[in-house]
Parts: sequence; C-alpha cells; structure tokens
Amino acid sequence: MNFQQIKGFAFDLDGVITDTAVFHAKAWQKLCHELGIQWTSTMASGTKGISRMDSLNLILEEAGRQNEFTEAEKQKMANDKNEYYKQFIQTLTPDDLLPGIHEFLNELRQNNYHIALASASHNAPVILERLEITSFFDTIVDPAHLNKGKPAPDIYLAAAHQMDLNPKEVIGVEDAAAGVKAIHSAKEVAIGVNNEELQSMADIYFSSTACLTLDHIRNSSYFMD
Ligand code: B16
Ligand code: MG
Repeated sequence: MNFQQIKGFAFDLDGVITDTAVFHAKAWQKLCHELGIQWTSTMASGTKGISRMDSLNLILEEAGRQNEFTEAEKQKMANDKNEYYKQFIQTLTPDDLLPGIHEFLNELRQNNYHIALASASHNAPVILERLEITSFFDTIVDPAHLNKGKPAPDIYLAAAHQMDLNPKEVIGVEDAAAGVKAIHSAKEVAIGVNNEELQSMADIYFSSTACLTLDHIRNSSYFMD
C-alpha cells in the first residue's frame, strides 16, 4: 500500500477527537439506574461507536429485559438518555480535545488533505462547535441518512463520497471495534487509537492520539512493508 494514494481522512468523534465516552456512559448509567439495571463493563465497551438505539438494545439484552418494552417506550428511554447526555456535554471546551488532535488537524489542512467526520453521534455538530474545530472539516456525515450504523460500512463510504474520493484514498481513524470493522468493510485504511483491542484489528495502531502525525503514519509498517 502506497501512502501517496491517500487523499483524505475520516474521523470518528467519541474517543478519537474528544472523550465523550465518559458522558455517554454517565447518561446510560443514569437511565439504567431508573430502570433498575446494573451497568456492566460489557455494556460500557459494547455501546462505544454504535447508534443510540443499538446501544439501548444491547443494554436491555445484556440485562435480559429485551422483551419488556414497546417501541414507543424504548424511544422515550433513548430520548431521556440523550437529554442527560446533552446536559453533560455542555461543559465541553477546546481544552477537552484529546492530545495532538488540534495539531494533526492543522497538519492535514496544511498538506491539503480532505477531512471528514464519520461519527455515529447526532450530537456531533454541537460537539465540534464546543471544541471550536468545525472549520477543519470539509464535510460531516449525517448519521440520520444512513441505512446501517457501524460496523456496517455505510458511514465510511458516505465520508469518502462526500469528500469526492475513492474509499481506497481514505484513512479512517477509530477507537472502537465496531468502527474499525466499518472502515475495513468500506475498503479503507484503518488507524486504531486509544484501545488495545484494536492493536490486532487495525492496519496501524497508536496507543495515544498524540502519536497521530503524517510522519508516523507514512513510516508505519503498513505503508513501509
Ligand atoms: P448519539 P462515535 C458514537 O459516536 C458513540 O461512540 C456511541 O457511544 C453513541 O451511542 C453514538 O455515537 C450515538 O451518539 O446518541 O449522540 O447520537 O464514536 O461514532 O463518534
Ligand atoms: Mg468512537
């Protein structure tokens, strides 16, 4: 694989650009508490990267409560969780950017790479505003317009399409297993960060976002071998 062929980057948001996973977890925990459901580590890792309703279904299945609620009740529960989440993210500021992200976005801009956001979160535009990085992004994929969430390829295919690129010209950056699967299904190059589980799954792995530089990527064994 030749690095020269890469023309754009598609970023996941939660866990890559900022650590909103903590807020998602707190909001789900609050809902679980109301429902008398014990929050588990399987719920914490399984809900990362997948949509709000998929997350709720995963939690209910884990708790053995999947047959107790109507669709309307589940919609209300998902809305409640989102209201809690929106309150928690009000505290976000540019200081909450993960290490090296601002520098990496700058480096990509200066080197004329296309930049897309490929987040499953409907709250992503608000979060980018709070972090003051909206202007770095050429395009943001709207998850409302996708048939299937991660691990399906739809969101990363849409990111390539919106950047006017072929998927093989795109690198996706992810912190969740479902996200890396989505990148690979879209036939794009996957960088995994911040999650040891991705070490064996992703094409390139960095233990911290601080390692995200064009030099590190270009000189990784994936592109050098
Ligand atoms: P919302 P990402 C994902 O964002 C989160 O990781 C996941 O935990 C969340 O359920 C999903 O967004 C939907 O978020 O409820 O705000 O629409 O990792 O794809 O940036
Ligand atoms: Mg994520």
